Amino acid sequence: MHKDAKILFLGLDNAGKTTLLHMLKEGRVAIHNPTMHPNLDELIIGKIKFKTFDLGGHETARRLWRDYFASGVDGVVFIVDAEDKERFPESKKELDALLSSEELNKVPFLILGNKIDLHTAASEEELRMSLGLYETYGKDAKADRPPDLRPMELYMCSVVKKMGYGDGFKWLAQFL
Ligand code: G3D
Repeated sequence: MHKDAKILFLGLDNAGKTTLLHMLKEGRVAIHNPTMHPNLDELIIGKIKFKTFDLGGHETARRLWRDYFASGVDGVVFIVDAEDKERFPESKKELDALLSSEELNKVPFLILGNKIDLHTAASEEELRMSLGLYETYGKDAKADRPPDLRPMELYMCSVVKKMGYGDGFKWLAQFL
């Protein structure tokens, strides 16, 4: 990533957004202490600004981030708890709303299926089906694509085990 970039971390509560942000910052999982360490929801590394928002509930996602990133968003990292299968429909609803949002029209989407360290987590195939991700961009950087195809790809990961998300970020970085 070489330019100024604004990256949104979106997903339902409990997906692992804050943990991922901590991991990017510290390279380890933080021990949460509500009074000593207020929940980190923004991080700046070099010229890249990361900001997390919980989706779901009453407020529309659009209202949440629009004021924050008034000049636009360069990438979305959408995180799903791959272990919480009951909430896949809720995640899909939020993801679909984001993908059809005018403001995020051409914005690349990295979708992370998190918590694969848990043996009950969904497989990549299962998560693809549940989220309706049948045709994605592809992980191979060299493959030919139509120029107007929105970059969107799913990577499975475990933030706490430091697995998988690095490849996802590398994929995303080629579009920043
Ligand atoms: P959020 O910011 O999206 O709301 P958090 O989510 O980052 O607060 O994470 C929610 C819970 O999921 C946390 O557990 C966190 O430790 C856990 N979690 C995050 N990533 C992983 C992962 O890769 N594997 C597993 N097994 N758990 C993960 P607590 O218990 O602290 O609420």
